Amino acid sequence: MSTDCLFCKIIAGEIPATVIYEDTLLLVFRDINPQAPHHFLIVPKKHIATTLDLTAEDNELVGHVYQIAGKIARDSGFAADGFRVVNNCNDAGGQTVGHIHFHLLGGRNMTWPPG
Ligand code: IU
Repeated sequence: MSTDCLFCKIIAGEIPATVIYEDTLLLVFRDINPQAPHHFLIVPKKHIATTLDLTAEDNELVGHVYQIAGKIARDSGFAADGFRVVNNCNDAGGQTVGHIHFHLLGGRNMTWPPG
């Protein structure tokens, strides 16, 4: 845990969030500023700052993120229509919280290119 990390505090239960899924590796909660009818943040419990900080040790973790993204999309009823998983990295990538996370967005038609 990083003591000044917002998502570490959510994982520790020190800051409230609407949690919809949890296991030993991940916490998934609703984004407070949803960009789609369904907008969840899939957050590894391990404090990893950005995609650039992933190592081979995290390969299983990242695979698990995508497996759980599919499970949540199916369980929430928007898998068949389609959805998007987004990871923003650093400032130009749009990352605002320095703890790796994956946005799971569904329930509307996405556009390309993203903003
Ligand atoms: P980003 O990829 O780092 O920009 O995503 C951070 C997200 O975290 C963003 O969509 C915020 O709305 C969201 N968020 C949140 O869900 N709860 C919070 O307390 C804070 C940010 I601060």
